[in-house]
Parts: sequence; structure tokens; C-alpha cells
Amino acid sequence: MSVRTIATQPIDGQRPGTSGLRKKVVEFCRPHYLENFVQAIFNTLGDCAGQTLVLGGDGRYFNRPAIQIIVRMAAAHGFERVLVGQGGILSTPALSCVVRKRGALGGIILSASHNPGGPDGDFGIKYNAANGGPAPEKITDAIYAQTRSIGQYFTIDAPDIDLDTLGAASVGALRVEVIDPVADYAELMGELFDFGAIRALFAGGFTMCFDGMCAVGGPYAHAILEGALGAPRGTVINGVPLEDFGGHHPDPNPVNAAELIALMDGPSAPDFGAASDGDADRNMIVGRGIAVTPSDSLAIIAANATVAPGYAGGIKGVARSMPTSGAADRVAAALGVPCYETPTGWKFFGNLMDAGLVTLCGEESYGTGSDHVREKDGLWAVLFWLNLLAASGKPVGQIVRGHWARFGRNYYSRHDYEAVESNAAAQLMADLRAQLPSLAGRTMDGHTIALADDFAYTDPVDHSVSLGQGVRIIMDDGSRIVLRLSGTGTEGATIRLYLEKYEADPARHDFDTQTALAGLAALAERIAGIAARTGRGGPSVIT
Ligand code: G16
Repeated sequence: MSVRTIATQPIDGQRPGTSGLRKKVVEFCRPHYLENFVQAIFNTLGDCAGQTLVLGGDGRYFNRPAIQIIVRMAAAHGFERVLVGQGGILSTPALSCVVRKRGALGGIILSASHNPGGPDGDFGIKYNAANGGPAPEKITDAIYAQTRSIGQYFTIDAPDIDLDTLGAASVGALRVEVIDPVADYAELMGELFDFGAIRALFAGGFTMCFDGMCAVGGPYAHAILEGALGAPRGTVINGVPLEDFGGHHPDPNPVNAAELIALMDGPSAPDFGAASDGDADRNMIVGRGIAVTPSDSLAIIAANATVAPGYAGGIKGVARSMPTSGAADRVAAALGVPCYETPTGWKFFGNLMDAGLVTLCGEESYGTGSDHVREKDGLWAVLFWLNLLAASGKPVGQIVRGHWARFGRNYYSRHDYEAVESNAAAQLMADLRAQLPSLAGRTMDGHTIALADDFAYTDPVDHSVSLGQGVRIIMDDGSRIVLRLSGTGTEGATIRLYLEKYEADPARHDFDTQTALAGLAALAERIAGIAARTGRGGPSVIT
């Protein structure tokens, strides 16, 4: 095997965002673009002799050619073994599971998650470390630094591997194993949840619709829901991964999964609805006539964790990202376990889970998970809910309302202003930050502002500090306005406005969410002037 050295130059803009490097496909297809970033990862890892790398993606356009490129580069870098999901497929949580179970050095995930796919869509690449979780900032910073100084990358001449046939092949001295992408993950799910009870639920006529959004979740849902758990065929819709996700925007929220929401609101609604995103790490939970907010889902899972065999001994603690509602905090307080508030990005949960400080984590962006892997896990959340429905015998709506009656309701919504001109968005945030010192203590539109700051986080395990993680304007009754720029978009900037209001009184739990939050939305506009500065009449997406 002779290693070829290819001369290259740094390419601007390869800084990983909230979750890896995400760009338009056309950008990734530019000469050396992918190779530079992969070499930057390998340079950061150093000597990989004798090591195993796990490799897979969400099946989007450019997934297969990217895998062939990375396999040849892994051979040149001296890896002993690469494990690739059959068809180039591995959901993000399944990759995390395989890395942990097979003792790999790490894994490379090819996904732009919920971003649209296809030749005009997005592509992405992310490195996960030996714990199975997204590389922490010190590693992504090092990778970025490598992209700034790269002068060459290494590969070998070798034919493409057959990605579709299970088994082992050699690429130079590298052993490539094409593995079943579902098997390890399905086995783990069987250990965590009461599959017998869920099987009995389906056998008793319980009905469900799982929308795979033509993304990577489909094969997992087919195998586990319709296979292991005996749900009727047809329970999984849009279950075949397509390179362009069939034109879907594979982001499971009530706007993008409108078909599922319409079904669940209609006369032939099944008992339970759920969806997962491009790489199957996000989830949406829907009951008849009710979509469960991700923040509520985390809180409800925490409050009922012990129904699932994997959590029967109780939970150690909970973590949520800062913009996620405080619903889980109330559950943690009632359980007497800690609740951590982290910046947006699953990578911030890794240390907490590794140190045994938390069991459950969640984010408002439709991400929920536990320490069974080190990624959020869409199907895990769906299986938890199925386990809860089986154990309680109650419908989703009754479980949610019962939870609110006990803990109070955190009315919650996110308003996104997408593809805003980048400079206008940066200026808006800068001006907002400049206003913060003068906001605390003021009463505006009937709201008294108790705290106005730019969220900073000190990791309790490694004491690393992350500054500038989003503006918080917190009222004296606990209501919150949060603003930050998305770190996952690929077009201009996306401004995210998060609104939250707590209501203890069960007699006041049935308001329309946007009505309940209208006063806070108006105050946010008065303070930040988003519509005025961006020229937008209102948000592009409200969830
Ligand atoms: C990624 C991260 C999440 C984060 C989300 C939203 O999700 O893994 O932790 O909450 O992005 O990030 P932003 O608000 O910066 O767009 P995914 O599913 O895209 O990998």
C-alpha cells in the first residue's frame, strides 16, 4: 500500500458549528473540501495505529462518495479497522452506540441532521470521540486550527468498497467491516425498555404512526417497531431513506411534520404519533389532538423514568440546554436530584454523563436522550413514551395534563427568523448585548426584569468556560425571553427567539400557547426589534 501525499491549501470557513461542519453540498464537492476537513480530524487525533473508526451517515446525497473518500484516507492514516454501516447508513445515536460497544477510538458521522438534503441541499461531517459523544469544544477548536494551516492530506489508491454487502474487505492494510446498522442499537433498546409490555400493547390493538420523514430513522423504526415489537405493517410511514429525503424537511416539529399533525388532529387519528429527523437523533411526540413540547417531554420522562427497566433504579440528575423550558427543573427538584443548565449543543452534556452526574438530557430543539449513548436519540424517546403508555394505560393527552396539574405548565414557544442577512443579525445581537446592563430592574409592559445577561457556562467537570451562549431576559415571575443565533444553519443567519411563561394554576392550563405568550413576544420585539431590523413581518417558523 503506498500512501499518496496530495498538496492542498487551507479553505476558509471550516469552523465546526453547534454540531459539526455543515455546508451546502456544492461546497463539500469542491476540490479538497472534504479531504481537508477529514485530514484536520486525523491530524488532531494523531497516531491511529491499531485503532478502530466507526463511519456512517444519514444517507443523504454525497453520503456514499464521502464514505469512500474517508475510507481511503483512514487507510492512509494507519487505522486498523473501519466499521461502516451497510449502505453507508448509521443513525447518529446508533453510531454513538457502536463506538461505545465496539471500543472504537471514535466515529465520523456524515449528516446535516434536520437540514434539507439533495444536490442543492446541505451536507455535514462531525467527529465523535471514544465516549460516543460529539467532540467537545477543545477538540473541535483543534480541528478548526488544523484546517487553518493544512498543506497536505494523505490517501491511497484503492477501488471503492462494496457498501451494500455485509462482511469484511481490505483496503490496503485497513480492514473494513460493513455492519448491520440496526443490530447493536436494537439490542440496547431491548435492554432499556419493557419490550414485552410494548408488544402486548400493540397486540391489544394500540395504533401508532411513526413518520420516518424519508430519513435514516426508517430502517430502525421498521426493525424495532414493526419487527421486534409487532406493530402492524404500515405503522411506519416515509420509512425508506432517500438522498433528498423525498423533498421533506426532515425536522420533526409541528410545522415540518404537518402531515402527521393533521392525522393526529383528525377523526382517524391513531393512539400515538411520532417522528424523527434526518439522522434520527431528534424526535417529536404527538397524542390525539396534542403535540408534546420537547421541554415537556423531557420533564415527563424524568418524572416517570422508573417505569422503564433501564431506569428502574431512578435517575442521577437531569440536564437541559439553557433555552429549554424549566419544566424539567421542577421534576428534578421534586425528585431531589440536580438539574444542570448548559449551552445549546449536545456536546455539553457529554462530561456530565461521563462523570455520572446526570442520566437524562434534553433540548427544546426536539432532542431527548439518556446516558445509554452520548447523543440525543429519537427512537429512544419514542420507545420511552411507548413504555410509559403501556405501563400507565393512559393516553398521551391525559399524561401531559396530569403532569401539568402536578408540576404546573411551562407555556413555551420558539420563533425562528431564518436566512436573515448575517451582518444585520450580528448587529442585532451586539446591540442587544449592549442594552443588557440597563434592562435589569426595569418594568416594561407590565413585566419586571429581574435578570438580563449573556449566558456563560462553566463545565462542572473540566471547568472549561463557554461565553456568549445566548441572551437571557428573565422576569421576576420566572418568565423568560431568550435570543441567540443558530449554529447549524447554512444560509445567512437564523435568529432564534425563545419564550417561556410558567402557570401553576390548572384552571389556566388550556390557553393557546401563542396567546399565552403574546405579551412576552411583544416585549421581545420592543427590546430587540427583530421584525423592524430584519424587515420581516414575523418569524419564518413558529414551534
Ligand atoms: C444540533 C445540536 C443540538 C442543538 C441543535 C440546534 O442538533 O446537536 O444540540 O440543540 O443543533 O442548534 P442551533 O439552535 O444552533 O441551530 P442537530 O439535530 O441539528 O444535530
